[in-house]
Amino acid sequence: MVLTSRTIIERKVEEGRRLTFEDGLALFQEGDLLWLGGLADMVRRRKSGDTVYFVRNRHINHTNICKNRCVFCAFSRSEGEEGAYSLSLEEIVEKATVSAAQGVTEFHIVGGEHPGLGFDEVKEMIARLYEVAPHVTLTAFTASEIAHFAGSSGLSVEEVLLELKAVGLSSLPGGGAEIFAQRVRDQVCPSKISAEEWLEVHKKAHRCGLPTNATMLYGHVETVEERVDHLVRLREAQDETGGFQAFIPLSFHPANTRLSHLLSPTGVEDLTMVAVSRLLLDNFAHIKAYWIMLGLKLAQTALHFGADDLEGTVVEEVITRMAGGVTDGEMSVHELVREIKAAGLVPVERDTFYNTVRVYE
Ligand code: V47
Repeated sequence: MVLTSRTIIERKVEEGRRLTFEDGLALFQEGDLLWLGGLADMVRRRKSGDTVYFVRNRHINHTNICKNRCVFCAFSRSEGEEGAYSLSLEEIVEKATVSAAQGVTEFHIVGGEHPGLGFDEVKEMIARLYEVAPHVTLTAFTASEIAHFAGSSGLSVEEVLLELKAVGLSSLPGGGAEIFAQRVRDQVCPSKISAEEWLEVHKKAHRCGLPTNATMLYGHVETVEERVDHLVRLREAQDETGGFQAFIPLSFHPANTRLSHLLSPTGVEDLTMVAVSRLLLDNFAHIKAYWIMLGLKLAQTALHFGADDLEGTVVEEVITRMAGGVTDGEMSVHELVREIKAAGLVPVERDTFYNTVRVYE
């Protein structure tokens, strides 16, 4: 009997065997969303059962001043440009204090690569946040920002990571990965660190005892081959260190960017991306459906296409809003719980490290 690529993939997934690069391409090309979703859902169930996670968190985007000015980004500004901002330490602490009092367990802090922001100021920010809210986990700075701090301070990446860890940093978010293929980076983020550097910062963070996440910004100028290449490279890095906690596919928002002539990914493309991520990233425990970028209804649907995490309450988010994002910045726990239950799954509030805080039976 001659087996079709579909049957071969089904068998591999059922038996828990690793999919190849070519299998990844076939998943994108198959064009049968429910078949794909069914396979990804099988893997999600195997890994997480009925559990869907969320975290009570607050995002803080401390500055939009950035030397990179990536083509896909509506958030960044140059110093002195209209709309440029940099929150003072007092403003950051004020936001954090309010959210800590409301019960958040994680601050997620990312910003632009501000040429005038010294590493001492960055360290002071983390130290002050740790001082005012020691029980709130600090997830901060993309690999790109970490490399920028190393460049501006003259310290090595390891020294930057260890100094930040010493004053309270607990983990790194997954932003700034974009698409690893250099062809795409040359077009959309020519000033940003390379894929190799991004991966190196994450592997170094893992070796310093800092878990991290990983992302992929899809739906602009990349090909399907380049998406699969990105996922396979992440899988290889995870084989080496095991330090990635979650993968978050980020759906491109073109408004107010220099790619505003492009259309954003459709719902089918978004669900396909979630499902293929779940199937290829066999060594990642969690796939997040980031409701800020998918919209809450599609994020809920994605829970049946491989995702097991809705990210969190977020509170305030600027990067997607500037690029035409339509969701409100804040989601209540009540609403997240309702969406997960309505999907027939069990909401579990987690901390940054996926320890259970509360199960909502
Ligand atoms: O680094 C920028 C991307 C990222 C656009 O680690 C855009 O748990 C879409 O990384 N359209 C920030 N995406 C968000 C991020 C993230 C979010 C939630 C959870 C986690 C996590 C990480 O958003 C940026 C960049 O890659 N981005 N501009 C845009 N126009």
